[in-house]
Amino acid sequence: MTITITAFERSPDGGKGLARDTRVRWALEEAGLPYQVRLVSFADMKRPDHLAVHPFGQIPTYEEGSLSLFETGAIVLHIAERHPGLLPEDRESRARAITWMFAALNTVEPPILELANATIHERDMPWSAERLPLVKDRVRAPLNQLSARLGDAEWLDGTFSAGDLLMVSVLLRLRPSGILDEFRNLAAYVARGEARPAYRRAFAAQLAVNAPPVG
Ligand code: GTB
Repeated sequence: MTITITAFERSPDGGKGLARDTRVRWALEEAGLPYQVRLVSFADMKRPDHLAVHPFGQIPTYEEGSLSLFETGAIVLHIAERHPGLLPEDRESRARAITWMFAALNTVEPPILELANATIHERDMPWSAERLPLVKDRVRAPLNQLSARLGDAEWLDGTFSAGDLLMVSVLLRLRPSGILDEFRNLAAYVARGEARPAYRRAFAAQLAVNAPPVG
């Protein structure tokens, strides 16, 4: 069955891998699954045919036969549950890996998104500079604990899993802020994730859409 995902026709980051289709592409690459991409504009995302697949008018979406999904975490879990390479076989290890997926999206990512809002959308507000240190400290709080838990381990719970895939994807958004480099082991963890051949293929595929044509 053909898998089709959606991605930005033109990503606001110019193809630095920050839009969430990269997470889905990475999961598909880890699982060794071929896929097609339907590129959509901001206007396309708000049209009825896209809203039928994604009620909030966003990317990414995932379509496979009669199944259509939205929400990156749900899509990655769907892929991981059906194909080897992203979740351990053992029931308890599997449950722990899924816990890390939720931790990435529900605990670590929200303050990082808040930081993005503070530095991009609220940049010109009169209170922005005063608020920023507070927002950055809210990012650092879970990172301190995550860093302590990871220690010098390669991955969060033994072998690489979908939990690592989402955690690395969430953390790499922090690099431009300089906060990631405050945590030596987390910076190395993100670099390990980005060095995986499946990540590199996913990154290259989304970059190819966004990079200006050569010549
Ligand atoms: N909870 C949803 C999920 O995890 O799938 C959130 C999906 C989402 O935020 N989608 C964004 C979107 O479609 C793109 S990824 N936005 C358009 C809209 O809402 O109208 C978020 C994103 C966008 C751009 C950058 N960037 O340029 O750096 C980074 C991340």
